[in-house]
Amino acid sequence: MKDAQPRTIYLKDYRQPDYWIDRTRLDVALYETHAIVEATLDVRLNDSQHDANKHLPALVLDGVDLELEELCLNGSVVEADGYELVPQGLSVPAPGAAFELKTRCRIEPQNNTSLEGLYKSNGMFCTQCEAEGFRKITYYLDRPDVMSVFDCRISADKSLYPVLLSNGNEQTRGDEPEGRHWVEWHDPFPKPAYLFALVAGDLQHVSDRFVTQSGREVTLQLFTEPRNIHKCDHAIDSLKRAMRWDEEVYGREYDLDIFMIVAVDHFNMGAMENKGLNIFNSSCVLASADTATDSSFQRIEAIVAHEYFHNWSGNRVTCRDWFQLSLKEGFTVFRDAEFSADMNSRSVKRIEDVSLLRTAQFAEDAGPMSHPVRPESYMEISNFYTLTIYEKGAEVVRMIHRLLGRDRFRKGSDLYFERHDGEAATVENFVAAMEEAGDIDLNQFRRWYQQAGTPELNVTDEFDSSQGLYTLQVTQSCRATPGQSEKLPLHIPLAVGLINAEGDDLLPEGTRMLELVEQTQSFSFEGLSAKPVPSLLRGFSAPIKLHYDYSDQQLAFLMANDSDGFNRWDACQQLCVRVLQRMVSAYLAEQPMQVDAVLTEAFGELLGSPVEDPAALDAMLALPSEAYLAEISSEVEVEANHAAREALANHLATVFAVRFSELYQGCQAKGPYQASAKDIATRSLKNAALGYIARSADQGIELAREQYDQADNMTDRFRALATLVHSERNGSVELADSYLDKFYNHFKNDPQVIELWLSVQASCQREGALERVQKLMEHEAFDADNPNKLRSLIGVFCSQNTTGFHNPAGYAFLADQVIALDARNPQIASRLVTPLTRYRKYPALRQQQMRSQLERIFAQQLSPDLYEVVSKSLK
Ligand code: B3K
Ligand code: ZN
Repeated sequence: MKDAQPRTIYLKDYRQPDYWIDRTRLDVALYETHAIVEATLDVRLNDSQHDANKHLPALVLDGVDLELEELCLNGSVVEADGYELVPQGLSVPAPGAAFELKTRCRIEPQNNTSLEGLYKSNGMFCTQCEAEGFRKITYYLDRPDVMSVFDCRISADKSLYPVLLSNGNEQTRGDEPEGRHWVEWHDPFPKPAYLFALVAGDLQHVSDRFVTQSGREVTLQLFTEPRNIHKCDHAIDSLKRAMRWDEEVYGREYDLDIFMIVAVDHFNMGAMENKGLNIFNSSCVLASADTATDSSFQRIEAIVAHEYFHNWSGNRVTCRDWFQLSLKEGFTVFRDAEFSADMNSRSVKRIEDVSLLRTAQFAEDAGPMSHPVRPESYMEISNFYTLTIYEKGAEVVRMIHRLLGRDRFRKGSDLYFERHDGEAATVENFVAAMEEAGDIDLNQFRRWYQQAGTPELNVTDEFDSSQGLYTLQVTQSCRATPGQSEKLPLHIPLAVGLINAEGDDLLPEGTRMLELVEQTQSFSFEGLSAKPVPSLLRGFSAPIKLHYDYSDQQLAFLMANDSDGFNRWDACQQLCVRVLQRMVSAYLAEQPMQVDAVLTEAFGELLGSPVEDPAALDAMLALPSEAYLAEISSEVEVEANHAAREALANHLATVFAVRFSELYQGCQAKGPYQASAKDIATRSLKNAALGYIARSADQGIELAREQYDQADNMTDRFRALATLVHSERNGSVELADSYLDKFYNHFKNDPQVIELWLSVQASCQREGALERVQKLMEHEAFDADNPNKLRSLIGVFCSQNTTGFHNPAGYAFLADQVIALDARNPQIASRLVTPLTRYRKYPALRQQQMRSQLERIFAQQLSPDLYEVVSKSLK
């Protein structure tokens, strides 16, 4: 617990620090009951902040949960009355404009359950310092604009912790009495404290090498506990691909002699880009064909690349303050998305990213925590590692890329890196570099960073046949968000195509990029002989909601004919959404739910033609999720959404039963498992077909069982298990249970596989879901101190198991978990509570039930993390 009522920090209050720390020497001695951290800091007055006529200001350092044992200034011990321990910090009178401060602190990593600062995971020591974890290690100016050259000496018991790692390059090592040893590391690149890392453990590693474009050789090492050593190859291969790609696409080369990754089981996020020593959540780095699904292979490739790309976009150029977080995160997500698109299928990657954005980021933008890509204020920065900062931030960079084009964007990124290398920069610095190198006016565009909320476009059209003139009229708007009632028009790139009755593109360039800058603007197209069908927002050229009054037939037409792969999928989604919404209305009116013929026909056409692109077909067969249906509803009807979606899937399964069987057979693997884009798409399509087959025929259950027993990879095995678990057919419950047992017994020693096992059960919507989840919390496989386990079980249940969660018992369950967790791990508690904070989307009774659980949480003594989220939700 830091504070009962945390204070709000404002961007407008930013000022440079009073002092800089040019050099930081750490000596960390690790023991089983505590650690001793000695920090020697070379402190220097920041002249630009100081009025020479005034006294030197006190040096005020951040520090949390530290026991100060000794403090020295310029080599002399200072008694306790010579400094002041202030809340969450230490105030030291400055002995001069430049001086050396040395502190010795005692901390207890083994009792640190927040997984922030220095803590223990499965017997190894590791750190997580971003955003403000370093202050739990030692007293410091824990802010990203204070950049320092770090040396770190680590000492520990040699047999328990043979491996001792920190940032930069290893300098020297040696032994100490009592079976201890030490290693010294030096990182030549000045960095903020949030990029500091330390690891100590009994680890093995795999090693590889990479020769940079200028011919320097870099050693690559991935460290894990010995039992996982066979799961490193994919991450290493991904890393090498990412290093090459960043050289080719951005001209960025790696700068140290060694690049290390460590896999850790207890980790709050996916991974962390500490300079030269990335630390990863095990589930985001370790993979083998028999234990990881295709999605985890792809996730690993993306996250390894993301953290590596941070070496430039984040580390070499870092953030001036945490309001600039999207400077590194939005840009780096854009970079990793383009990398994944280049390595795999571009349109599938786009579809996945847009689905996430529309479902989860749009919901965030419409909820109580809505904030701009560059927020103006926060209480707890950990709450701002959001989809808005990351995914919407990446969309904003993507729009700049679209406006400038590839070459000018590259000029802009070159200028940005060159100008700000070694600095702590701002979003404004990034935009200014793009503007200058791209020779473009981005003034109005900057509003994307300042305005929260999802803009909406209303598009109408008319055709003047006498003149062959087609006109699109576009109006933009954006709803008020907390603290921002007025919204100004944005600069929006709107990519459109026009399609004739034969399905051909009519514009000579295929797709035209319209630039919308006014609130309402018209765009005309000449020389048309008939009214075309517009294909709007191709490739999802801006993170907005677009409304155009398509007929069902037009959507079916676009689904079959649009030359833009993304828009074909989107037309399919929109058509499904419409049909589902009509089914929901029927359900609520207690009428039979019917599937419109136009949708059945459209799927008939889709499934009737030979499969040219399995990935595209697979994406279209995935019906809009319940979460997406919830996001686009003004009032969420949980049971009706679920029933409608089930009915539509069952309908397609029945009508196209024969075709799904053919697809299933046609997609059987040839050759051993490979995580290539082509094989992944084929496997995914096969498993989608399996899911449909299992809905319409008992034979599908048999097929799933066979597939499970014969699988040579985790994707096929897990999808077969999921098919059994989610099946509502007679007798499938017992079968599912026996396969869940079989799966558990086989994989119980592998935490990553057990996460899958927990999540598939958490998402199972059969009767008694909450009781099953509660029972699983008692299971030996569950560990309430492990964020992955919490996410797989409680997180999945509350966010995906709509019918299981949305009742008074489900709400009370989540509140209980969040309250209990907040004392141990505030960051995870404040994330898990999210489903309750969306209460305004639900009908009155549910609203009141959810809200009363939030009030119950709010009545507790809360961490700043949870306090911020819950208080903003109750406003
Ligand atoms: N920068 C880290 C996130 C740290 C989160 C701290 N609460 C991972 C990433 O975005 O690469
Ligand atoms: Zn990142």
